[in-house]
Amino acid sequence: MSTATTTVRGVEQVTQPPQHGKPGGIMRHLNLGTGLLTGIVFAVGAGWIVAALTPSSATTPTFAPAGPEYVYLAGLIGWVIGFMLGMGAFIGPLRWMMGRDLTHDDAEYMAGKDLGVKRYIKFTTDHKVVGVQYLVVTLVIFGFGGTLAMLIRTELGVTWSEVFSPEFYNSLIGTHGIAMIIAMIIAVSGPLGNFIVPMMIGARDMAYPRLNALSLWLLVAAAVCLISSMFVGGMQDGWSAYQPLGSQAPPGMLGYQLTIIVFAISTAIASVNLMTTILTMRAKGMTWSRTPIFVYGIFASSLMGLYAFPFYQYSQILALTDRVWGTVFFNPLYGGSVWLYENLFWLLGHPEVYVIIIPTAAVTLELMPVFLRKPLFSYNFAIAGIVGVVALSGLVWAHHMYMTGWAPAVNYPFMLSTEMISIPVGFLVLVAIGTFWRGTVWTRLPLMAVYALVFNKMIGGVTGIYLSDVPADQYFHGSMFVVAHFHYMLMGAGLFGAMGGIAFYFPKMTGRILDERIGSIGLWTAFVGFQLTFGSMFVAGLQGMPRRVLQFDEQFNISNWISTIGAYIIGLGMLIFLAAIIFSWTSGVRASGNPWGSKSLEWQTAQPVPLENFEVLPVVTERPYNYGVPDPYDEELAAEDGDRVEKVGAS
Ligand code: HEM
Ligand SMILES: [Cu+2]
Repeated sequence: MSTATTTVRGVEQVTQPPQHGKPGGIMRHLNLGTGLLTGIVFAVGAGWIVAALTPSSATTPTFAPAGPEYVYLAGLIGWVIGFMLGMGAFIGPLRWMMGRDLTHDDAEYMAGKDLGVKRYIKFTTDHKVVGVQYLVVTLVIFGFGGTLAMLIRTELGVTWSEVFSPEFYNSLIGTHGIAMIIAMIIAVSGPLGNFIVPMMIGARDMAYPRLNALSLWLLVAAAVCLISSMFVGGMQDGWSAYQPLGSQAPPGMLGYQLTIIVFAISTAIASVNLMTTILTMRAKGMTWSRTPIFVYGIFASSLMGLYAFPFYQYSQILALTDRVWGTVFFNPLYGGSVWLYENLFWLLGHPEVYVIIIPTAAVTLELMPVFLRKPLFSYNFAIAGIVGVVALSGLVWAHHMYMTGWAPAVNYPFMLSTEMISIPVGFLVLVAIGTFWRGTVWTRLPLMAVYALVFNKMIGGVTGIYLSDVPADQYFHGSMFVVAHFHYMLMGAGLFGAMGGIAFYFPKMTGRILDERIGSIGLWTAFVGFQLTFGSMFVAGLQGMPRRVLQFDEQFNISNWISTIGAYIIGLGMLIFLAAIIFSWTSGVRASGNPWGSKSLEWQTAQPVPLENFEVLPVVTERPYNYGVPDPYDEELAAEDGDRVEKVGAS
């Protein structure tokens, strides 16, 4: 449908639909409070209706109890729909269907114009607000996952008695795993992908602002489903929720399945939005060879999320129908296949680690030139590294199934593809190390996190090579060595890197500098705790300690005591880092628009950043990262480009 336009003083004006009432209409009355209320009402209502309709002795497949399952499931679905309705998530399409399309004034209201802090608890479309909302949601989910980790380590550290029941301990492990995975998936792409990318490419907002807000609030709705599962028995067979074991677990498994189904919708929407924005809204002159590495990282992780998450979503939809409606997709008793589930799960499970690692690597390579005052060492190799990871990310999943007996013959091709992926990952590490070389080191909190990341990444990477080898994996599979390895990767590299990215962009997001002293105490305390926790876990794994066990032989006591003490130190360090965030956000040193002296577009915006980011859209005429000592490798390329930056309003 073409939009009618008129031209006023040479400027094209889109003819606005008539304004109905005040700008924003019903959105003026909707916020997190109405969302929660509607969500609860819908949950209780749906549960009640289903309870009334379901005879308590309803016959269901042999291994799942009757009535209460449906009531809980109906409650979860009612919660998600009610919460989204109460937030006003569907107002745009509903108004359009009623022929009362949103006007520019309505859109400005929904962008949070002149709403002050209120805009942070509303369905707000401004990418900067969504970025901050993602940061808060990420911190809350980390808090939840981290608390469960402390409980897990408490149980494993108290070797002389049991602290929790086996059922509760099982649900701790699985819920911790999935909560942390979700938190890590959004840790960089959520806050920084949303807040920074549009400014970094010289755009006024994301391609689909309303979809942006939708992805955030769907995530909140999903997180509540996960937390609710702990109150109905939790999910007790690990974060991978292998079937058909999962179908015999308590109803909490339904909470996990709804979480994944809704979270997958949220990530798909966010991925499409980020990719469309990057493909269609880059500033004039920002060709691919002038596009910042962080933009490549976000594009790559969105692409991987987009192809991988549906596998996860389908695996949970099929598992849910197996449980509730008696289908037998994964039940070998009736011709279903356990291996089908495992393949679907790991077709997501492995690419998802790159959905976590690539944005972290990209934000790290983005901030390093600023603190080393030199161009990124071999920008093209960094891009090749990211492209290489994306290309191979979908070809390694079965290395998680070497020991399942699924298809021994393919173990070696998967071993090869897994070994190969360390090449493009290696490119990224070499680019980081090369950027340190001959740099003028300016050690501030963001760069400190890079030191921690590179150290942890080395250990995580090397131990990953052992695990990718079939012969070695025969010994390590299912042991604490595996647990230590992926924590070094997902947390040691992923989380520490994300802390660096947040510290770097904190001034732009909040207008304040993240307190260096408190922040660095938190970071290094967590770093020391981290080495103790997972370093000793490597030892326990080498000794042969299996994962996911409540009781174990006393030969593993010492490594578990050290690991638990380490975990408490991580907990303390993270609390100090969180205190730095809260203290700086409320009363920290005020930041100028560009406290680090960066040359990238996002730092050329005013502080606070205006609603539409730039008065006049910038024009880019040079490659990124032209700091200090020109990089000899780029000199001839620079000559080719005939470089010169021309940014309207740039200092
Ligand atoms: C505060 C720091 C953390 C501590 C102390 C911790 C501790 C643990 C422990 C002890 C286990 C294994 C339990 C077992 O198998 O017996 C575990 C499992 C797991 N952790 Fe963490 N963790 C922490 C942070 C993280 C982070 C940041 C992630 C990020 C992705 C993560 C992801 C996982 C996953 C996926 C599992 C596997 C769960 C399962 O077996 O189903 N953890 N964690
Ligand atoms: Cu893997």
